[in-house]
Amino acid sequence: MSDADTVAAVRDAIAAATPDIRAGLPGRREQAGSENPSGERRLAADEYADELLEERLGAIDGVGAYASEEREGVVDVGSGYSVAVDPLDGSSNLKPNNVMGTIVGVYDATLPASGRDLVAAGYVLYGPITTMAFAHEGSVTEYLVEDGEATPLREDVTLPDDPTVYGFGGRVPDWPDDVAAYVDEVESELKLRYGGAMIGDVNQVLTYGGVFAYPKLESAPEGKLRLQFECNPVGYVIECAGGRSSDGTGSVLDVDPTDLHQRTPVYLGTPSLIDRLEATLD
Ligand code: AHM
Ligand code: MG
Repeated sequence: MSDADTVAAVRDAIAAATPDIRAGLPGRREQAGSENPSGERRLAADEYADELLEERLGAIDGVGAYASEEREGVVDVGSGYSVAVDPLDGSSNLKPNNVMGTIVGVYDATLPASGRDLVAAGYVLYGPITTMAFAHEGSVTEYLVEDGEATPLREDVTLPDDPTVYGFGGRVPDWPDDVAAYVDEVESELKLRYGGAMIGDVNQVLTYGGVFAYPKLESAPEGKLRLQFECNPVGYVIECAGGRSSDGTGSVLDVDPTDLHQRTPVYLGTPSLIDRLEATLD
């Protein structure tokens, strides 16, 4: 299989998995009684989606490794690209029935890898309808996913010029002063939209323009979100759509990969807003 065919097969396998993931959710809203490698309590749904995606993505010719936020190590599944997955992003939204996502990064390197080694990345948004944003070769396509089939809705998606929304994670008293100062500055221009699932919040930024962040916190200088499974893939999508990603100093894609489950502060969105943020942060 060519490299492009492998990337297309990953995209299609993720789309094909979505009806099965959705179908498995209603009976799996309770906690699984275990923790993920980041020390967070897992839902039965997190385990279910992880196992399903390992099986589907691991079976693709040209995929050599599978890793996910929900398991400690990298699974060797053959030779070729490494796929890194957040099987159910925002799964704490399952109990109140709010949006969630599935994130995938396709790296041409062993994990943990640099965001510069991504050859493609994308995410599914389980909202009122199922959509997928998938970035490859510098451009982003938004798909409608029905019955596991992805149909393009918009090609060459870019962030709009006139941004309108922002959403920052973490408790406000836990924000360092420079983060709080930045939010003070932008909240007079933008509307607060924060839903507690990165994918839902980022897709609003992709649609309306603005800024999403899970910032550094006083109690957690590295923030909450994971580089390999969340920040790199979503940063790649936003950058391919003409936006900017940052860890506070520069592109998240340039953050040194040191650990499979490492966290990094992440700021994503309209370039002028990220430029201002970097100028405001100490
Ligand atoms: P998860 O992948 O384990 O669900 O956690 C990641 C989620 C992100 O989707 C979201 O941005 C963040 O955690 C929300 O955290 P908080 O509840 O602290 O606002
Ligand atoms: Mg997540």
